[in-house]
Amino acid sequence: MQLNQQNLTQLSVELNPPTYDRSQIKAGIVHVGVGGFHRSHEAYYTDELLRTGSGSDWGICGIGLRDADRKMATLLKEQDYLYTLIIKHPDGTVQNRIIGSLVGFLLGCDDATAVIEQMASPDTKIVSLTITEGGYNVDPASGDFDAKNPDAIHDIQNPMQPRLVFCYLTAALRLRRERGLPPFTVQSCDNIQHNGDLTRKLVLGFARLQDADLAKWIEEEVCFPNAMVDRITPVTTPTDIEYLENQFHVHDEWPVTCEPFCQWIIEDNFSNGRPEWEKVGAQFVTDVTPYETMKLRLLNAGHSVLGLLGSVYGYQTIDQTISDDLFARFLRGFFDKEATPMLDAVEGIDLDQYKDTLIERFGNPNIKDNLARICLESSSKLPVFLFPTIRKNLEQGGSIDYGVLVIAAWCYYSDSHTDRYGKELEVVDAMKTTLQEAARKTSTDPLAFIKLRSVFGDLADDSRFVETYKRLVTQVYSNPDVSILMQQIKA
Ligand code: CS2
Repeated sequence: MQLNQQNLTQLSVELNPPTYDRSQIKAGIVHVGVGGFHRSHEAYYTDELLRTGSGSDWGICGIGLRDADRKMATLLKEQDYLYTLIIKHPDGTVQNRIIGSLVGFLLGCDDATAVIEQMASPDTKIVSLTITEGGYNVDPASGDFDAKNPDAIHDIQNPMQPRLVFCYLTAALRLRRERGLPPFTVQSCDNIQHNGDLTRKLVLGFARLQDADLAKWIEEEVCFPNAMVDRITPVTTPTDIEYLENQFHVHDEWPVTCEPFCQWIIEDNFSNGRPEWEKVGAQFVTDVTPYETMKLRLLNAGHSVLGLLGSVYGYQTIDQTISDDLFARFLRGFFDKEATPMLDAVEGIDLDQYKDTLIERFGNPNIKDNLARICLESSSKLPVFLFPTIRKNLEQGGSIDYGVLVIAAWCYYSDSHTDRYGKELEVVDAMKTTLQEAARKTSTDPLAFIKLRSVFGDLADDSRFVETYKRLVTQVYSNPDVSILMQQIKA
């Protein structure tokens, strides 16, 4: 049976369909980037809130900006925007939930005006984003909005036909101001340090190029709360679809699988009201900094440690990699010797316990989180997840070998596109060609990769970093069995 609104009442109760009347829900939230993570996280919290009987002003209208989102638009529409969240516990228990909080979807590349109008609607109070780390159009040299990006140039000339989300936001805020409507909150849900502050800087950067007066209004009126978001959400596979077909005879083209753990810590800073997500487990705080730093430098960096080293070693998934005792101990060494000493204490959190939980979460054998997902877009992930730890250790004379070995493995991965057995690995990265060209020079210039300033900044000016990298990358190239170096480093 096809998953859709009409069939909901006939579905197994084990699928936990929504208990609320979806026809009464207004879309108070417009969300850009309806990938797996949004659907396991913000849409899940919002569905939970709707199940408590409140929050009917806070349904979600999804937005895709690019043609690549067309499939998503079609699939979701066919299912009346319903989908199944399959929550997999380490002991094999599975909880299913049909999520009903998504109530519409628009495709910007087909009808930009409809998207801008949706954002400008009086019902809209929040525009939230999961556009991935690479979606933030930052000029690596200045850290500001990159006005030289061809899409940015296009948007400056065509403000009502945007390509970048920053132009959509600006166009919609302009309409709201002209119409005397209060602004919406812009809420980033991406894994970026101070995601709200960065989004603010980029929106203002774009708006200033268009209209200084509007930019001033945005600066004064629009809130951009920072937040820490967390739930491991692997890419949906055909097996997830088959599971629903076989167990429940329901046809859902795009379910989402995730772990049971879920966390959302948000700065309570909203322009125009917000859902009571605290009723369903989110935490509102005045300063999210310590939580986001902890999560980025332990969980996300930990993923990259396992992802890059595990890929070169020949593993496929995170749980498989961490079930190898050497990898588990190496990760713990990275946490204890390099990452944690550079973190401030986090109120209410025991860091040792947090690290134990991470190792357990990574080991969940039912979450087959592919290393390929972790390694994609490393050029925008590692500068956020890993480099701050290395920089701080350089400043304070701490250990850097664990982190630098990950960079050496990344260079090898980018160069050969293979694991140590020669099996192909796909590099998916906006900077793929640049990374590959630099990595390929390693045999003649061992430092070529880290000389990429747009990725590494001034790290290559630090002699200890350079020496360590040179030693490790040379060793990885002479024998890509990274386990030998991992053994030496953790000894
Ligand atoms: C991962 C994250 O993209 C990555 O490399 O580390 O997607 C991670 O799974 C999430 O941040 C978990 O909350």
